[in-house]
Amino acid sequence: MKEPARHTVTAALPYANGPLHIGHIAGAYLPADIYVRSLRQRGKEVLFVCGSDEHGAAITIRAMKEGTSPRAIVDKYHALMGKAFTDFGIHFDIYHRTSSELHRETSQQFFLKLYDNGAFSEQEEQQYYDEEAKQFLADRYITGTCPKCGNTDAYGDQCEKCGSALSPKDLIDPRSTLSGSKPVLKGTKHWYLKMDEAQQWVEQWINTGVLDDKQHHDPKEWKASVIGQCNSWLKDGLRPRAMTRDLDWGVPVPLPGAEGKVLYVWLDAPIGYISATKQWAQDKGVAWEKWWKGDDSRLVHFIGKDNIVFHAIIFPILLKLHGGYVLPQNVPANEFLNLEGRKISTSRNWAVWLHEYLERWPNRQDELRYCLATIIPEQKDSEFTWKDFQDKNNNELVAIIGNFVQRVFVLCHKYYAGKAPEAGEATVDDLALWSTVHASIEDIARDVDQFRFREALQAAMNVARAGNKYLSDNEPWKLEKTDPERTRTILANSLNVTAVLALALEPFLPFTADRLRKMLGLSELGWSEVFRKDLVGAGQILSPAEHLFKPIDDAAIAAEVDRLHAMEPAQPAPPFTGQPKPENATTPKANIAFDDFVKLDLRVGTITAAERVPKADKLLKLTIEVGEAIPRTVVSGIAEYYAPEQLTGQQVVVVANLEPRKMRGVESQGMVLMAEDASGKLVFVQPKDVIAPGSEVR
Ligand code: B3M
Ligand code: ZN
Repeated sequence: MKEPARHTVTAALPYANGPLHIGHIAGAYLPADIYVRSLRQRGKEVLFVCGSDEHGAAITIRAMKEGTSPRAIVDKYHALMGKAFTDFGIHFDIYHRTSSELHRETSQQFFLKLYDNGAFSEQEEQQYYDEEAKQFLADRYITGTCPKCGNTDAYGDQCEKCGSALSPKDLIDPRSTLSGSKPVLKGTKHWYLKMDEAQQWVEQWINTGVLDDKQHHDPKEWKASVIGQCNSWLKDGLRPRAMTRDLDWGVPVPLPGAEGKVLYVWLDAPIGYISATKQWAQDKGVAWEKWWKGDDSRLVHFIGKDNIVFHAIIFPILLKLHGGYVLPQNVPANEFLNLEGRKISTSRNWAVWLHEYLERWPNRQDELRYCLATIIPEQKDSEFTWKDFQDKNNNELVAIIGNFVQRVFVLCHKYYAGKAPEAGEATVDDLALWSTVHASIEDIARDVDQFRFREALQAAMNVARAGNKYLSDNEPWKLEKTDPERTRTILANSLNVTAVLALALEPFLPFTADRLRKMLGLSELGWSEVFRKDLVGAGQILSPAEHLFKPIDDAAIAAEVDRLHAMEPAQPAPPFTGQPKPENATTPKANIAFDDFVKLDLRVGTITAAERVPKADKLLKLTIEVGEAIPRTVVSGIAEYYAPEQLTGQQVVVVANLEPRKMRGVESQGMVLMAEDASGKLVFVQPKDVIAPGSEVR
């Protein structure tokens, strides 16, 4: 493997069917942006492409719901997302779109080349057809009764009640969502990618990095979660997969006899990276090929974990069968970001929308970039809370960066009329400061190259921490009267650390870095200068001292939390899933009247049976004897803490008069009381001695 001459960096093309939320940003776009900014700082040649994914049923269904056309939907969200990215400081070289003419042409050519290379097999299959709407129905266009749980509104690909993966033919009483009529089965022809034939080389390439007898990448550089997910697919055996669909929105299949068919959205979307590159090159008047075809190009895809197989298996197969393209050198996929203890959900409006944040917190992009960068779900799912946002702003941005810069500027204005002082001879303390700063700088680059952005940010913060400590240890404000010479040196060093800090922070906090650089009167800095101790030369005129960050008060945070809850459509309380909570989650609750307390019907129950709820990792279905003729069924989110076998015979406390509620298709008739610690660990609340089931708890 040689040192790459250039980096082609892609970020997943978001569907143009809704605005961006913080989960998208933390999962793909922010890490990609940090990566690209850091590479560019270090003088590497980088192309950073993204765009809107404008095809597929995700779009047509949204259009149907809003009573408008797919075109209107994609135009609206393409503009909204493009603007939000720019405003947030995520600058792609191009933010393209898959409904463009160039993209149609590019993906059709790509498809035809695959076709000529024998990549497809043609298969005729029976699929549901709506005779009134006169079209074949995509899986999501068919609803019916779930054979597993009886939910009458299950989709053709999945039942949202019980979580079962379905195929349209599994549904009882299928209905077309287009006309409401009963669809009929009808033969239709599709082109299937012969993925089965790629099984062997994909397995080798993923696990050893060897491709065509060359060491393509080092699998140790890939995340274990990515390799793991690929292997679990490979273990099941790759099977041919249809690359065409019967739909009237998308890229038409460029073959005779394929009228009314379009390319599968997951075929055309990744080709969108290529068409974006072509558009960028056309606009610049340069050639595009080397970015995708030069074997000295390093292709890196930033995505969320739900897109792994498409980028690490299917797209590589497509690229290889087409021929001439490089394969991704890494696919650093992230896990998911949760919000205030729950999964982010677009349909339930449980999200922090980026464009709304930008309106409500004007010029506070870096505050959110910072908080999100500290919780990028690199290894496991992570969580955003407004309280954490506040804490990180107040205790880290204000207290560490802001405070350091402020102190240095105030002192330089006080003692030297706003002109940078000159450093005298260095002491042991000064050398120690610089060696800490330089070690942190090296850490940043190394961590970024290994896709460890959270650690890289900590390393950048260590520059500010070292500066703060140096100031506190040396107390120049006490020395000025007695030792002005030493004071000058201390402040000259400190000022120069703020300049290095501007460089160190730039990939993470570009707005702040820019402001700081301007306060110091410096022009653009390159990484080659990062080890200099004299970036701010003696006599340099400094801007007045200003606060880079403002503290955020409790009221502003409470308003955000209230808003989040208020935006949510009315619905039953979320299922009790035993989700880990942020450390300081035990917020005191308002007093209640005794009369309110006695409304609770709390009883001791004995568990008589327990089983897992299919497809729900956290849930157990418990049968609990509570002194009534028929035992209660209670669904409880404890599967991660108790195995069903452990439970029979255990006594627990049940809230017996909780409104019954369906969870995953099972009616839960009460709730089991649990104690939960800060890490989310759950244990039963139990009577100390065995007592008759049904005994009241008061
Ligand atoms: N639009 C899925 C998603 O937004 C899809 C990514 C395409 S990347 C080529 O999660
Ligand atoms: Zn179901």
